[in-house]
Amino acid sequence: MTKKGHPFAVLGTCVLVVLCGCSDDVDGASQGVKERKRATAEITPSTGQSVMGLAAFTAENGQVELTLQLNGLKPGVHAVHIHEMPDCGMDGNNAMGHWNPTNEAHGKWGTPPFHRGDIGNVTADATGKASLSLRTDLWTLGDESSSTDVLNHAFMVHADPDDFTTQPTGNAGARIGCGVIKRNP
Ligand SMILES: [Cu+2]
Ligand SMILES: [Zn+2]
Repeated sequence: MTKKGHPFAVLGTCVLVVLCGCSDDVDGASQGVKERKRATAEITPSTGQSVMGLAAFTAENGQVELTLQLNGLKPGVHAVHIHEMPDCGMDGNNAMGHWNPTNEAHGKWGTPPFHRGDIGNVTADATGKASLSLRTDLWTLGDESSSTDVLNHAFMVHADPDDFTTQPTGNAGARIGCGVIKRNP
């Protein structure tokens, strides 16, 4: 974006024309950029907890990529899931059970059967930080497909590890942090 060489730039009375020219340039530049859909869940702590973080989802080329960054965790292994309801009230309990649009048993991601919300475990280091990335074609973002769309569910962080076998929760313990997955503007 540049005004350099614009024929009207030297005319003080043509400031509006120059501004319009600039915005046209911006529009033109953005036409070649492919639209990426994004969503985020801002993780906030339950009562008496300290976990904070961000779960960022990006949809591209028929896949959804999740990038999760957490801090304020107790060092060790913690389950992370997507839960059904977009409501983190009552210390996460309003989010109800794991998001399970395919009506399967609880399990380990990638090894059927498993809930579409069964992301798995993260390990917090000595400073309380944990991260995870996951790319999958089992999720969509913002297409309102009830069986795959991650939007408008709750991202949940638990006190304990997921054992991948206990039904229907993985015995992951207390709900220590939660955020609703919302479409980015
Ligand atoms: Cu959970
Ligand atoms: Zn589950």
